[in-house]
Amino acid sequence: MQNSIINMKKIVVGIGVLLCMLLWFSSCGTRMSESEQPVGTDLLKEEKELVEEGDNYIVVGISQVGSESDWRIACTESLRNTFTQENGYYLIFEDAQQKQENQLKALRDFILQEVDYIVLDPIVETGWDAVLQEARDAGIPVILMDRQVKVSDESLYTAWVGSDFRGQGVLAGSWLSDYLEEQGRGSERINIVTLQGTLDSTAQLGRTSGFASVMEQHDNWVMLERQDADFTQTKGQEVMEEFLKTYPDIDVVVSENDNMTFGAIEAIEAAGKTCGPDGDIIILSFDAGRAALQAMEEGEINADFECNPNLGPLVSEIIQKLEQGEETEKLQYIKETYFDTTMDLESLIEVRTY
Ligand code: GYE
Repeated sequence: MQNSIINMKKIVVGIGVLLCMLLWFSSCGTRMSESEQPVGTDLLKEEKELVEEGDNYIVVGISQVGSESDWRIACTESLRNTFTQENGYYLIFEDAQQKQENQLKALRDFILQEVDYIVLDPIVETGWDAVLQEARDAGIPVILMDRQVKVSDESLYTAWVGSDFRGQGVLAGSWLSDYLEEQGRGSERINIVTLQGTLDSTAQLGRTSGFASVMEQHDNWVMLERQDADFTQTKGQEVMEEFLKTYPDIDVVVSENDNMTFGAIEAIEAAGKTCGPDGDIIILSFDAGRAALQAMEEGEINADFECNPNLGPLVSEIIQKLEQGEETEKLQYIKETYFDTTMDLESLIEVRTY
């Protein structure tokens, strides 16, 4: 279990006192060599500065979803690079391993530790009212990032920053519509399967409903099946294997993140089929991380709809505004784009940071 900032300060003071005593004892006994002396003095100075600075840290408790995907790992890296002591933060980071119960526990621990801010990436949208009320009662602002919550009272959280997931789904549908038209398949029967992300997560809900809204305009598109594959490569592969056994004539796979896509590609190839622009099955993916753009360059993915994981600086911006007593926007959407094989993927991959 993480220590509270108060405990941390006690530890730091303790180390300082111990160092003082050590220095005092050693000055009584054996003499220090010349090279050792400045090190001890510097260390003491550093510890002293840390104790003084301790008062100024903004203590942030972050409850992260897990480490289920490349996107998630990039997101965690962005948070860890932002919430550093150099930037004036003391970070308490909790990985929930894709379980809401772990997040509820983490939030209650943050409240007990009297953190200054709680940052939550909610695994699913429902089930948050009680714990958010507890944070409010403790006077701790909650900032949501990436996914959202469905609560009876929107004022239970201060702000949210993330992606327009429904917009991504709509974009994927429109891209497919244009592509099929170009291929002369505009009125052909199109068999689709979907690998869904964690059910009830905002990323899943938005991408599924966005794509479904475009489907409504195409009577010839048939959704054979949608199944939860929890945003992971292993489950993506398992579910795709089942789909391939059940449906011999799949035209399109909509995969709600890159890692499930990687699993699906393995399953398709193992079944002796091909995918991508020159293959049997059209693949649409979400996230558009570097590895996916590389797979696209290799001709395995048709189009990928971007989701930006660099949320650390945006969350920090919100906290800084709150620290200054400034107003913050309630909902803040990140601008995103898409990629397909008509683009100069090589140059794009070179500059891709995640
Ligand atoms: O697309 C997926 C991850 O919530 C946007 O979660 C995030 C999604 C992302 O596991 O790769």
